[in-house]
Amino acid sequence: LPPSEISRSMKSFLGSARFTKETTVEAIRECTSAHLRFSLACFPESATPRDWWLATSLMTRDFLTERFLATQEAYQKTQARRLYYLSLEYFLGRLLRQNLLNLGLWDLTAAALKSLGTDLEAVCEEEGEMGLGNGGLGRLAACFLDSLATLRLPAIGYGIHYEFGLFQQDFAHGYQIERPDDWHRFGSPWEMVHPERVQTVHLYGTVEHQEGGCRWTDCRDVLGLPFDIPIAGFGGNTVNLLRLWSAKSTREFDLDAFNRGGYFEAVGEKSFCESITKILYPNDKTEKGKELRLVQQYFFVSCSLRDILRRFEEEHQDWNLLPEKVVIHLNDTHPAIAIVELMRILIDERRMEWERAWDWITRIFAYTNHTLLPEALETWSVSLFHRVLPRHLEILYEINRRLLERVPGTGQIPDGKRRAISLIDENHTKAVRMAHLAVIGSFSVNGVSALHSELLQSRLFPDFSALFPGRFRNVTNGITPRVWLLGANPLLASLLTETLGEGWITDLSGLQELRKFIGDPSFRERYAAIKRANKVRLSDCLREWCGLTADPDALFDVQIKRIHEYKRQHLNLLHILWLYRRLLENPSAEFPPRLFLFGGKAAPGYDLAKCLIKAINAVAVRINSDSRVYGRLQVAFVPNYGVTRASRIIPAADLSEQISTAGKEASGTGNMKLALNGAVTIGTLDGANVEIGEEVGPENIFIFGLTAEQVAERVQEGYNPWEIYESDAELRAILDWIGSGDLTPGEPASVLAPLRHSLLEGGDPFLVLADFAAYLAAQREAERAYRDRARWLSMTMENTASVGKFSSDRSIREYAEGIWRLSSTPASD
Ligand code: T68
Repeated sequence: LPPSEISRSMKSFLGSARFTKETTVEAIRECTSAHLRFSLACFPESATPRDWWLATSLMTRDFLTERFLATQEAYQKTQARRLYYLSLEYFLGRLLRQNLLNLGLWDLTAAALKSLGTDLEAVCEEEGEMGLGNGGLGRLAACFLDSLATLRLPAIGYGIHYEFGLFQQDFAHGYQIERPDDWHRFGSPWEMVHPERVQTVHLYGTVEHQEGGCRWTDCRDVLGLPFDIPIAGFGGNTVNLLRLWSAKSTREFDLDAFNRGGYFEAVGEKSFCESITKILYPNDKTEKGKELRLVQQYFFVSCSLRDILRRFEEEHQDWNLLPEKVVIHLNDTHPAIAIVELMRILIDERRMEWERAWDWITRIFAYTNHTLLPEALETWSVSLFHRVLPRHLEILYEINRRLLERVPGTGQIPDGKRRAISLIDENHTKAVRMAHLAVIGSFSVNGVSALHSELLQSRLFPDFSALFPGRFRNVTNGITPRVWLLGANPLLASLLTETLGEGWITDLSGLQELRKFIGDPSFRERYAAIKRANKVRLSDCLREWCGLTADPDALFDVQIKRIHEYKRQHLNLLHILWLYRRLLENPSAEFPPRLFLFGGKAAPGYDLAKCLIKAINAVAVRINSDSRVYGRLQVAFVPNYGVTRASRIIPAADLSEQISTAGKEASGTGNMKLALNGAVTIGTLDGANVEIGEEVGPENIFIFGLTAEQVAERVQEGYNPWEIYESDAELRAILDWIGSGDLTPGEPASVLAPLRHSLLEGGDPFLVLADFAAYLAAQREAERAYRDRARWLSMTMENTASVGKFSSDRSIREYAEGIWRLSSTPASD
């Protein structure tokens, strides 16, 4: 270009990024072309698909930045009370499509790229996924960020900028293979790094007690470097901030050591520091790598708290306003060390009195619990805690002393109650109980579904619930309709908008209006055609993902979630084998053709979960290659299940498997996504299934199995799976088949034996066999319903129409009004 053209192009590049209602195709084209040229040094003719993705993302980021500045200005002007959401995980997935949809720029951008000879859909496919989460907890945090921004609430998310996200999953001979998720290797167009906001974190060291207080000295220092990701609310008015911390060394390089020839020593400190944010722990429930995980938690909490206090002090003169202006939410116990860290800052650094400081703490923090499973409740051995955070342990002991003083009738020897509520577990090796810390340090403690919240009080924290009445509450989880309907199911989204207007996108309860159309033949036809088109689209994906040629007319039966015994993928598998045997025995048996789909990762150290994956894959190979059941039965395990693949699978699902042992799944959110997209649930009365059942009505869901109470009773009575094994010949045959080695030809017979073993000798801890008969009956009922096409169609439409409650906007409104006391603070246009 001649220089005059370049300067014109540059000017319009800078000017066009302004996000206004009048933004044009022309402006987007200019801005994207300018990024291709000036940010990527690339000619349009030679741009690769990745170049186009980067240029389009950078263009989008310009618009986000504009709205981000307007948003921050509004928050500062009004001195708004802020929410700081602390979460060790944010499972964001891909961002380009979602950002364009939320900004309202999708159509304009598609037109702009088209005029440049490129297809926006194809460009979006270039993006890798931000997999900085394990499962439901991390995805919930991502949905909440979307709702916070959509509701124009003043909030910042804090977390860790992991170099490696959740591992990439492959299968080799049916076994799970884990590969590192190097998502950040070539950087990300969404983030901005802010070296001027770096924080220093202290670790290890010793505590010196002196006259005027105490000093934490001889520490190892680590720097926290923030990466900021803009989070757009729907409509583009508000763009909030997600700030992720990356650990850096205070000394990049030891030149003396290098000159002495100590090349590894020269970068030793750097390696130690950078290992802190190297990797997301791929453990959904239990944990290893203890020390590094504790360091991770403290590192991000310490950086975040300092950042929070800096923001507060920049905006307010009066320090006493802190508890009025700041609320900090703990997403599970992973950031609960923040309670002690803020206490330390208040008493050691700000020299506040203990009582006053503690009063502030219990006005600032709120906590969400996500699990009742005892093995998933975080504890740290006291010796580890002492080594990493010596001053924090002292403060923790003092918090505990004061807590135990409150328990009536305390003597010298801790009685049962004191033992039960203590912050220190003294039953085994002494350990700090993080859930207890979170409960006593927070003004609000909530579970994530009605059932879970009730069990939280009655089973997990009965003593705290008596000690702090009014502190406990429920906020049922939700999902963002912008991602899980507008983004994932564009065909259904357009039908809904055409029928009801756009209101549902920000008020999902508006979907109830759909009921009026359930009897309308032309609407029914269109709804059915969309499901069918989504099944065809998924079938194309399945060919690519697992080489399977699926029949789009089969019943798509879907179980997609982390692999865990309590989620009972094995119950599903037993039913598949039952069906297979039936078909072989009686080839004319009347079953609709079925495709069973699985997706989900197993924690690398969770052997039984990995064995389950192997078993499902082995059964898939056997069934899919058996010509006798050809066209009637298929099984597929989609590798590397995450947000991206979920958004292809969910819109195509017919039946949603939510079959956890009652009382074990805190809520579930996949159940909500599937129901919203018109899949009918087959499930237990567990987690949010209970509330989904209430909303859709018993005739539009297949509920089976023991209730949470009955599960507890059966266990209490001394549940014995062998009795079921002895009495049910069919089930016995299936279990013995699994144990026989027949399903894994050419491999040792013992490959799948652990599965059978856990269900029998192992005592069947999640009552798979106890629920098997009821599950079979529910499956037969589901098949009957599916074969009645009219009935099934009504059921699926009823599901879409009835689950408006499960929007994360509703959840966030409940948090904002009932817990955080936040008000909507729109930015000026
Ligand atoms: C999930 N928990 C619950 N944990 O299992 C699910 N754990 O029922 C619920 O719907 C969801 O949270 C949201 O509330 C998790 O996903 C984890 O991922 C996790 C991660 C690290 C350590 C322990």
